[in-house]
Amino acid sequence: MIELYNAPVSTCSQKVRMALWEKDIAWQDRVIVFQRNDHLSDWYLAINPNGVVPALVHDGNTIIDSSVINEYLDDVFPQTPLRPETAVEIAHMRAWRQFIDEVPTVAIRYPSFNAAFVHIWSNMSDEEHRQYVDRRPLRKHFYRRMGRDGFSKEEVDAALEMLRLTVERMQASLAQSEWLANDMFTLADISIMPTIVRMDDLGLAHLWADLPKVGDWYDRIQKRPAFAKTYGAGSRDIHPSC
Ligand SMILES: N[C@@H](CCC(=O)N[C@@H](CS)C(=O)NCC(=O)O)C(=O)O
Repeated sequence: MIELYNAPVSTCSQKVRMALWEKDIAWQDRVIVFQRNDHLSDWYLAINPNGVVPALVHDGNTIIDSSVINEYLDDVFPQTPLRPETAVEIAHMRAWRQFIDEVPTVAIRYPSFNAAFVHIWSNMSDEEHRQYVDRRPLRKHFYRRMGRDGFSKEEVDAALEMLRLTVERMQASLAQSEWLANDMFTLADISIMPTIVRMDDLGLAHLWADLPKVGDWYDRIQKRPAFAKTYGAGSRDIHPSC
């Protein structure tokens, strides 16, 4: 039995939901409500001490971190593999995944958090805001750096530069292979998908307007049956903790 603790709007949760649906694995949806701080409650911190989603529980074993979860799913469930066959191809796919985890996944939080948080924080006292931030085990410093007024234009511009670099690299890769890391659809495509969707939802699709291979990749991934299942109700409403 598979249980996925996740939130509809969470980009990291979307990565795992996409892998589950692509592989046609039966799973129980355990919805975490950010507004209720479910992810910071004692019972959830016992599952994932980082206080973030997603977390997967499979036959009593807990697996955390979306990229680790997706590799685990491909290890345990052989149907519809999401990794290529040779060691070299797998390494290339993992290099993409590593870049995605370190660069665009981090960068997208700057415009995303500004859009999601600044307006709700205006109603909080300084003390309420401090408590809101300080209880986050992993993210408190990031939230502190953001401050109450959001990230500065300079910080957002730096993030946009990294997002542009990402789509330029996608364009170059997609000129060589049908999907991002290979001619087959892999975990690399799944890893970047939520960032591209979020860019679209934040009005940043112009960053790939001159990169036709990226637009074509985005069209194709949206047509996959797993995409519609991954992006169910509420998953594209940008709000806190995404
Ligand atoms: N490395 C983790 C990061 C997970 C993460 O950052 N999750 C976000 C949602 S996408 C979260 O739960 N944020 C809670 C918060 O900001 O308080 C993974 O890939 O699973």
